[in-house]
Amino acid sequence: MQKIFLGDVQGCAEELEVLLQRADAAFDADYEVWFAGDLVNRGPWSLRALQRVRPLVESGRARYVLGNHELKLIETGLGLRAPHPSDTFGDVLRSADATDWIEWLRRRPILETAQLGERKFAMVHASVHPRWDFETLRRSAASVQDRLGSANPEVAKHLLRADPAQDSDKEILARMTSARSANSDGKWSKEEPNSPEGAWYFAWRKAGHDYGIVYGHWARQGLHVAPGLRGLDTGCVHHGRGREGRLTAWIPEAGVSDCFAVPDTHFWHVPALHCYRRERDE
Ligand SMILES: [Mn+2]
Repeated sequence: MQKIFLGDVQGCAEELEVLLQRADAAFDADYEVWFAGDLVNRGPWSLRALQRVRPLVESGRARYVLGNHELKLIETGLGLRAPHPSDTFGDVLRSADATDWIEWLRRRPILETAQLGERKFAMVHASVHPRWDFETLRRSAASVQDRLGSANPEVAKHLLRADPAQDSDKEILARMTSARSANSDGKWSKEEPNSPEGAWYFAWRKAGHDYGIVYGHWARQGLHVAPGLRGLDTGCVHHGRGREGRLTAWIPEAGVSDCFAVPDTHFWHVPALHCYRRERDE
C-alpha cells in the first residue's frame, strides 16, 4: 500500500481535501496517509480536519501523531490552559462532542514507526533526542503515551501539568512535539537555531542512526530533504503577506531500497487557497 506523508494541516481543511482527492485519483483506495501532527489551530477548520482524518485512522487508512497544537487543544479542553486569542480551535471545543474529541486526541500516539523498503523510520511532529537509537525512541514515546492516554484523565492531567525539569516523560513529550534546536548533548529549545549546526537533526545525523525520520512543525524552514530526513511543514496556514504557503505530501516511491536517499522529487504541493496569515507567525 502506498504511504503518503503529510505535513502540518493546521485547520486548512480545503487544501487537505484537494490533496486527498489527488491521492484517490492516483492510487484509488490503495494508500494510507501518515499525518505528522498539527492538524488543528491557526487555520479556519480544525473540527473539519479532525472529522476528515478520524475515520481514516479508525479504519486503518491513516496514522496520526500529536503536535504541539493538539496538545494546546487537549490542555484547553481539560481546563489546564486558558484559550489564547490566536487559537482557532474553538469549533472543536464548542462542538457537542467536545469531550469525546479531547478523549480521542489524548489517546493518539506521539510516534509512529514502520519500514520503507529496507529502511526503518519514525514519524514524529517535531524532533527526537540526537542520541536515541530506534528502540530508545520507541520506549521513550511509549512511556509518554501510557500516561497521556491513560483511562484515568487525572493521570494525563498530571503529566501535562508537570515541570519538564522534574518529569522526564514531560520533557520527552515537549521535545518530540516542539523542539527545533538541540545540541549534541540533547539540550533543546523550541526556538529556531542561530546556525545550521544548531538544528535538532544536525547532532542526530552526526550520530549515524540507521532509521529515517519524517517530521513537521518547522514552517519557516519549509520542505527539508536530506539523507534520512523529510521535514514536511511548508506553512500552508502562513500563506499571505509575502509568504507562500502550501500543503506538502511526500509520496515515497515503492520498490526503492532507501526512500530516504537524496535527491528526491516525490512530493506533492497544494498551494494555499486563502490568505491565512494574520498578526502571528507560529
Ligand atoms: Mn507544530
